[in-house]
Amino acid sequence: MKQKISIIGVPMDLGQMRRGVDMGPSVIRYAGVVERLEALGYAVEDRGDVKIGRPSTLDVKNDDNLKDLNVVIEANQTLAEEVSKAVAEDAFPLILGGDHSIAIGSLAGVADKVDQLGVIWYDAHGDLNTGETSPSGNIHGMPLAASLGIGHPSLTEIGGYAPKVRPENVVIIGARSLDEGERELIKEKGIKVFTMHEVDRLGMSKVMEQAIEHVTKNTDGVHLSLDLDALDPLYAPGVGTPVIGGPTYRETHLAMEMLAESGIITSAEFVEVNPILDVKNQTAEAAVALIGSLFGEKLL
Ligand code: 6HN
Ligand code: MN
Ligand code: MN
Ligand code: MN
Repeated sequence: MKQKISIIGVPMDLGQMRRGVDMGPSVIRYAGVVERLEALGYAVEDRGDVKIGRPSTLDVKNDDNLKDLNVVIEANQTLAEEVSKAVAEDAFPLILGGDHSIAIGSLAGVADKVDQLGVIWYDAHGDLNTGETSPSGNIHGMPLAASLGIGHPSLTEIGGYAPKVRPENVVIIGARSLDEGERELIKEKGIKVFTMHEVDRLGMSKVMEQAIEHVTKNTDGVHLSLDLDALDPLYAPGVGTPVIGGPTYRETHLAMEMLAESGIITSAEFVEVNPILDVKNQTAEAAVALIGSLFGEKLL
């Protein structure tokens, strides 16, 4: 019997300033995620969406350079509880964003159930900012730092413990836009990053082999955090912070197929799909196709 998959939607758009990514879970569902997984023989339970509050006008600005902090904290706290329930039922948590700030709650929900969690961060960005280093104040640029225990305590302590992951158990793949503070943090903590330079040079196949080896060395579970803006905007135009020069649709499928073959992934999230910016739901459809590959879909 295949493991049950529990889908959790997080209609959050307050971790950044482009409205519309709150409709991500909805359009990923319309693109057929449940049917796609059922066709592969999985029992799928859609647990619906986490409730997201609306920010008060007082909340938008604060001295810590963390926009809409209170709503982001609350949503992530609720998400952590939902994810943790799914894990307790031995289900595979599949989280649909929403902007990337929700990774804080996803990781809070899975990391306390495993001794050492590995993380694959497939993204054009590092998401390693803090309120101090962020050029934007947008919390979607901070979730990986927060999960490493770096940044404002109200973010690092979500779920009631910190850190969720250790720097040596993280790999970033597809990076091509890093802020100064993020570069410093990567060096200081020795985080393994396969930038687009390495993807070009080694090819996605070698990158994934090395990434899988790195992230399984000292771990007993691996979370995949896939930001759709990792893909070249040619293939995923419906994202709020596109960066030219990313992996292709096929390279990203290969990455998912290799993860499926490895069998290492124990939870996953697909984030940053913004239908307002999309072209004919192409980005949501890419997300669903990639989810299919991650769960073992094959042509023959
Ligand atoms: N994402 N590094 C920029 C910032 O504002 O911190 C962009 C972050 C993008 C975050 O795509 O999830
Ligand atoms: Mn742990
Ligand atoms: Mn990104
Ligand atoms: Mn991201």
